Amino acid sequence: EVQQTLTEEEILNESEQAFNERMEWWREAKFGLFIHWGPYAVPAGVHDGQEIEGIGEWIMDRAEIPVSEYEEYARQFNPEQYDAEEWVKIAKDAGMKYIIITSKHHDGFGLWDSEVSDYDAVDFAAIEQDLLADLKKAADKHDIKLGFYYSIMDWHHPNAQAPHYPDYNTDEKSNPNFDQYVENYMKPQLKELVEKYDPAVLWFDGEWIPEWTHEHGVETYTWLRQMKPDLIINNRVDVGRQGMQGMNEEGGEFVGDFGTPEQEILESTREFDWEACMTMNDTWGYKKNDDNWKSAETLIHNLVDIASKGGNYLLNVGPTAEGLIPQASVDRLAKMGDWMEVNSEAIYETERLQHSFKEGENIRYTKQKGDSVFYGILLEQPGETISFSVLRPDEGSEVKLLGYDEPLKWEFGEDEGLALQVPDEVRENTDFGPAWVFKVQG
Ligand code: FHN
Repeated sequence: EVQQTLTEEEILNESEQAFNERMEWWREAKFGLFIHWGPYAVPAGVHDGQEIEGIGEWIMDRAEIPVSEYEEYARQFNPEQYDAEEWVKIAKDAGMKYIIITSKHHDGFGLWDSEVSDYDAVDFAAIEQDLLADLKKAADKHDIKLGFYYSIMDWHHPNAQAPHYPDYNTDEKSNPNFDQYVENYMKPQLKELVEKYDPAVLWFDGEWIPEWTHEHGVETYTWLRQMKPDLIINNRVDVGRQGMQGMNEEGGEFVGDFGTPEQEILESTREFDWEACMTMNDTWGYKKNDDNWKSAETLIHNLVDIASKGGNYLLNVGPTAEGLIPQASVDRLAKMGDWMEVNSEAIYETERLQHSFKEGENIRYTKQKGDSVFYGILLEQPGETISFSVLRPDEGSEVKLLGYDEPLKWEFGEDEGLALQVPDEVRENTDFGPAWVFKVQG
């Protein structure tokens, strides 16, 4: 399809209709895979024999590793077992519709062969394959959208974040020329990523450094959308994000298409689109000794909770330096896939219902886009009856539990709403869980 070039004015004053069209696939998708992958997977949380606390991809900062020493890890990065198609299949089988991978994290290392940098997989780590091209090819083949995370902060570039360059042990700043980094390095890199791999999303991060301003954000956002009008860009391209809650400061005029809560789920629905990015254990980048895994049940509940509030769930994996997604992650994603196989109609292409569930209630609701098909989702093993206070089936309509053939007996009362009778075989069988989806026409 031919895309028309947009003027700056058109981009900054986009109509609601144009915005809705651009966001459509993303809003319908609901569930994506986040991949944090880079040289930090080599130490995998342990530097000089010492376990380094905190998230794995921050090891350079946390352990105060000088650039030249960290570069050794980058040289050792050798993903011999990387199989892009396998990764895409893992995501697809989990029910995910898109993937966001770190093209460059804060450590500055690029996963593709960048023309403006030698600090990348091909030039520096001598990896012959184009890692991102492989992923793009596999994603296209399996109809999965691919987007790139890109860190504005860069601990390797002398003009980007001085305190990290070249050595933590000095206080000396190298008088960084940040705008040169932006013009001669960051923007050319972004242009390469857009032109070579045609990403569906650009996912910025590291925008909190003092050098990055609202003007940089607006300039970068409009410049990218002129290059690719249907590109979706997160709010971290600008400076409106409020801490880990990730939504923009109220009333501010910020660019960016969606908010980015991090490791948390909003308490209620929002007008502004949002995507909660979360880890399965306590790190984004691979750490060999982090075994604090969330259960598949928790992850499925998170997906339901987020979808019911109109958000997307971007769930992270941190592959090893050899290129393997940790088995614990693979197992959990497979369980999510089993659940999605039966229940995904209550997730994809659904809309939020405002003020639907009560605080502390183990119930969530979603609604099919455009249709009057509603889902009441129970997040705990059902008892003999269940009430869904906001659902009212049409007279004579069938109420069903997804995955169970027989329609359920129901009554409607003005006070308690819809009361369902749960058959014994459903109550006694945990296979319908860990989130029980009741479908109602009404
Ligand atoms: O510092 C990063 C962190 O390493 C990770 O990439 C997360 C993912 O959203 N974002 C940052 C902190 O906001």
